[in-house]
Amino acid sequence: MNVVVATLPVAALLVVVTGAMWLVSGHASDQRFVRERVALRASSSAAFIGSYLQDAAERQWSWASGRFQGQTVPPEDIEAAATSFGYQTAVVLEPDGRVAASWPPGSAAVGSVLDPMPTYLAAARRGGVGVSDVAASTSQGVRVISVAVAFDGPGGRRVFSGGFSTGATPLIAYARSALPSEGDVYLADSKGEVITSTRPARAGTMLASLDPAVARHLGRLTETVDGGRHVTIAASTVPGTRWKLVLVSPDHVLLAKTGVEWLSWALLAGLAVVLGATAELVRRLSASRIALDRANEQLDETSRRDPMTGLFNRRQLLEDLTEAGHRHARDGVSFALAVCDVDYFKAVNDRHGHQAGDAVLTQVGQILAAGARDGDRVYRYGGEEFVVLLHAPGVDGAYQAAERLRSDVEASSAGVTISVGVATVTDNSDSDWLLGAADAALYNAKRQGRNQVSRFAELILG
Ligand code: GH3
Ligand code: MG
Repeated sequence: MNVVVATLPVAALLVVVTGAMWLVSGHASDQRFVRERVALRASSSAAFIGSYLQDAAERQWSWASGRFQGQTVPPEDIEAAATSFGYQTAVVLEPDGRVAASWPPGSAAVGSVLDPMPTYLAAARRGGVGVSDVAASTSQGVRVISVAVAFDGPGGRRVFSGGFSTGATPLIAYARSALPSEGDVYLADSKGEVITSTRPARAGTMLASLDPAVARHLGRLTETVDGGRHVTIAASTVPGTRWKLVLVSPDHVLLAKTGVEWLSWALLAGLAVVLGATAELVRRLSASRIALDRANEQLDETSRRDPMTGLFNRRQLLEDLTEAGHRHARDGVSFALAVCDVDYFKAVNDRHGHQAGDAVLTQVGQILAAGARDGDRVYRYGGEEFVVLLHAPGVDGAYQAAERLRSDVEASSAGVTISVGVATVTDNSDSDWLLGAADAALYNAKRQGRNQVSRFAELILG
């Protein structure tokens, strides 16, 4: 029972610690998972934007391939294209790089060569798709990005480029879909200028000036502290461009989404409470069990004692006699009985009353108990009769002990004397025989005048 009581709280503690470790490691892997998910969202949204630009390039190619096939490109043709695509600016280049047409009128002189040739146009002239960084449109004062494609004209490879306002593109919608809720999304060009953002006011500014932490961590998945909050930053290059899509996501939002961890903690706390309550219940049961055991022991002890004198009683004597008999038979250890009876005790009661008689009996009991050797036991056999069980008394030892006890009583203030009958165990004596023999010796002591010790052995021998 005690083992269970001691083990349960330890088991409860173990469960809590293991559970907490499991949760913490689970929490850590949750965080890893969340970070990787942010990175995945960044790259998939970047791919989405890339394919949007690719679509735009294909639509331009198909328009240009069909409509810009004349020797020259008339101003109304490029205006029609610009209107159809919703461009702020548009330009068609001849195979040798000269401007074939431009929109709005006069934005680039027809027949001139752009110097320097913008990188994205140069890329298109080599046969690919060119996507520009952000630039101010010459006429309308808005920020534009341009997509340029090569197509086959009558005299060779021409280039058609259209520039559209960053504010008028669905790019920000794609970018916003990268994050489920709170957090910031930036689409920045190769120079770090924000093309579009979930914070509209930040479009047109430089990432580095807005958020140095973000700018520093561009290009890799990282975690940092932004304004006192842990954030996960993930950056991904938009395919076919040198643009970057950057997600800045506060960890608390992402982690709170699971919600599972609180449930786990709650379950763990519940389990700990149940285990603790069980431990307490078992402890109480055990405590009451211990109290019961103690009460039983006390009851048992009481049943072996005489309440008036506190000495062992007849029941204990009979048990001890059996035990001593066994030991004698087994190891040859001798023992003897001295039966003591108060002389003329009836007269004490008659003269001083029953209560005074009780006090005398109690005093005689104390004298006998004090005078008995260690290992010897004193019993109240009944009435005014006491028995001393003497262990290994040796030759004449029992008689001498009995005589000493007798003289102790005589010399005391009890005002009474005792007569004692002594009998020592023999090889074929049982406890009944021994009691009978001591009683016979006692009777002899009484008959011979009281206040004396008589031995059963002498009785027989005469
Ligand atoms: P003897 O010397 O022959 O032993 O004479 P006695 O008076 O002691 O013997 P007897 O057997 O005639 O009387 C014993 C008395 O002891 C009778 C009984 O009332 C009294 N007695 C027995 N038990 C108790 C007890 O517990 N308390 C008191 N006060 N008296 C007791
Ligand atoms: Mg008596």
